[in-house]
Amino acid sequence: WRFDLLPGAVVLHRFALHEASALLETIAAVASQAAFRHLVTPGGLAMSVAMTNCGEKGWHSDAHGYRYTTHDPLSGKPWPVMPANLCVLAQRAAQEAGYPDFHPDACLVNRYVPGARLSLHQDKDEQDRTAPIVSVSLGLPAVFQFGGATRQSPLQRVLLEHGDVVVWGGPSRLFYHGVQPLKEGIHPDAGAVRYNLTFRKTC
Ligand code: MD5
Ligand code: FE
Repeated sequence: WRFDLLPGAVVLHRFALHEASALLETIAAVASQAAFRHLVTPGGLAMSVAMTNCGEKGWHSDAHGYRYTTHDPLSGKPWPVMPANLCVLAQRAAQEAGYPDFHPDACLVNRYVPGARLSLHQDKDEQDRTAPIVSVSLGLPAVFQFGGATRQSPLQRVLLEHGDVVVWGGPSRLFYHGVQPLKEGIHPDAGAVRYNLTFRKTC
């Protein structure tokens, strides 16, 4: 089923369920080329979420700030090519939500272990704000929180589960959001971990 969470934000519940195990294998293949790492924020703190990327661009953070790069700063190699099954899934989901021409050039892969969290932030490192962000959740469930256009907006919560896809477009594209600390658990396919893929058009 499908659910309008916010103006422009559509939850496609279990949209990726039947291909979830293939997606987990694809994540492992990406991570074998560009390892998961705990990026450091400009404030100097290591993030609890581990990250890697595939696609023409990848998101990176260090003491100098946040940016998209064409190469993995850890290895000096280009980011792994975005596997076709990932790109096709993101395009199908975007189409379902009313974006027939979504061509992501970046896929950020987030890995959460129990206790890992993402504090409230906006995604504003992408130049093209008309394109949506497509987010795919795999493994353990997470409580996702989202507000509005300012940090002061009241927060709402939604549980994102294995196979869930959310398309964040329109006004919601720039809303504040975060992920509450992951609860302990074992997912039958993914183990004690949550993955989130975000597909983005960066320029
Ligand atoms: C996650 N990742 O579950 C989330 C899914 C990130 C991040 O937040 O930056 O890697 S993406 C959720 C999102 C994107 C754009 C807008 C909104 C939510 N929103 O308006 O709430 O790991
Ligand atoms: Fe975000």
